[in-house]
Amino acid sequence: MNTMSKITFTMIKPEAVQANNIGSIVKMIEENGFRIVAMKKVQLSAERAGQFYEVHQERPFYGELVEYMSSGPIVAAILEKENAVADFRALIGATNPNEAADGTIRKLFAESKSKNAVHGSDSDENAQIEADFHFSSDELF
Ligand code: 3AN
Repeated sequence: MNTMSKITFTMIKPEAVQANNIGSIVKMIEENGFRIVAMKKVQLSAERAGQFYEVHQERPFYGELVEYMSSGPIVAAILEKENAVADFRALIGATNPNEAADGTIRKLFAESKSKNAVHGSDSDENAQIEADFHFSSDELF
């Protein structure tokens, strides 16, 4: 894919899927100018979730995070927009929903710092790595 700097990667996390919030979150994403390049509902094995969050391996919450992210289905998606990574981080809000700004996805839908409704890539480089982790080129439209 040749859209570096225009794409980000997101996951709607298990508690938001469980709470029937997929549609509300996708609506906010589209209304804020992101185009959905790819999207699928999947359940990650603990091994796959562990690989995805490998960068956090040394952090104290790694085990809890891997267990949680493999506890139920998630929705993985690639989103396209100018300035996608930064604009999406602004739309989702702070990691801790208590610190997330009003109107952000996490303020509206997150339960806690770990069950925080959505993932958003933190850099162009990671967006590409994460998109490639979940999707092959024939799944992108
Ligand atoms: P963000 O998702 O806002 O980029 P990161 O990259 O610091 O935040 O953390 C990755 C994920 O790890 C978060 N989305 C959250 O689910 C989980 N996490 C982060 N900090 C904590 C924490 N202190 N306790 C439990 N889970 C956490």
